[in-house]
Amino acid sequence: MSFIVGEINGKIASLSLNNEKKLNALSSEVVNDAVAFIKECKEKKVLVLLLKAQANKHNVWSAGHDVSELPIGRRDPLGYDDSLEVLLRSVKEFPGPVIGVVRGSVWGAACDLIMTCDLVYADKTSTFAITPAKLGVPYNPSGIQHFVNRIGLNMAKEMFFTAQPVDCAIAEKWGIVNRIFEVEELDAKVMEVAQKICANAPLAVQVSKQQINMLSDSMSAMNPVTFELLQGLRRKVYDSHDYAEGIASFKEKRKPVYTGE
Ligand code: YXS
Repeated sequence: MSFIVGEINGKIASLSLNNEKKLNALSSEVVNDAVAFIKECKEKKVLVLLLKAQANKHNVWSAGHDVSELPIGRRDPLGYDDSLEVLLRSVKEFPGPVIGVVRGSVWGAACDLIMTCDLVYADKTSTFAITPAKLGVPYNPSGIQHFVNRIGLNMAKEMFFTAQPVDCAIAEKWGIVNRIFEVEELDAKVMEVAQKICANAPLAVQVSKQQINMLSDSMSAMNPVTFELLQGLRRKVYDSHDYAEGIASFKEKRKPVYTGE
């Protein structure tokens, strides 16, 4: 079984997450299949990649990181080689625009994935939540930067502090999504955008993506000592009782009891 559904039609391709049992959670199987398909798109000179998710009766676009794969025992849950991080880099480094096409709710790491897309279009049922505080996870600097760059400091803080879903109207106002469409219009409208991009000079489009990303990343150059301090702060959280409790309570389907230790 493939954990994605991929289709290539000339310069436009679409990749749909397909992990129904876990509400399209980004398990390592999903990520491996997605990364392999993205590589194939690159080799076949696809210009625009649509990132979608197979529909499910919960109307969840993706439930985020597969919680059963988060490490316990004093290991960084979102290190450089974590499957999610591999997928995010693959989207960011894809030469042409990656367009997130969202129906339903987007959770945790999947929200980071959406923030990493170049453009995002969503339907009126879409919501977006970043949930590390709910599970006791210390989020990583590159992920936080995706949110701050996209929506600004206050909005990123509200999302991280509350871990609550932001509805589509607010998501549009904050710039999480480019535009909201009616449920039945979404695919056709996204295809119009993709075709408009494909009518342009591919090299110019690809280089603009690279330039915009490089400029946006260079705003936050950080000295190595500050970076080590940031990692130390995160370690304090993933070594804590509350991190283990967050994951255990999710698996046991109960409310977490946090002690702040
Ligand atoms: O009980 P079964 O075996 O049917 O499985 C259930 C859920 O356990 C499973 N499932 C997941 N499995 C692994 N990882 C997940 N993230 C995940 N989410 C769900 O899917 C089956 C159906 O879920 P159920 O019964 O809860 O459905 P529902 O319709 O009542 O509720 C849908 C959700 C999305 C509201 C609910 O499943 C939920 O709250 N899921 C977790 C959302 C979330 O907090 N995701 C963040 C994951 S951690 C992450 O991304 C980062 C590390 S961080 O936290 O730092 O942002």
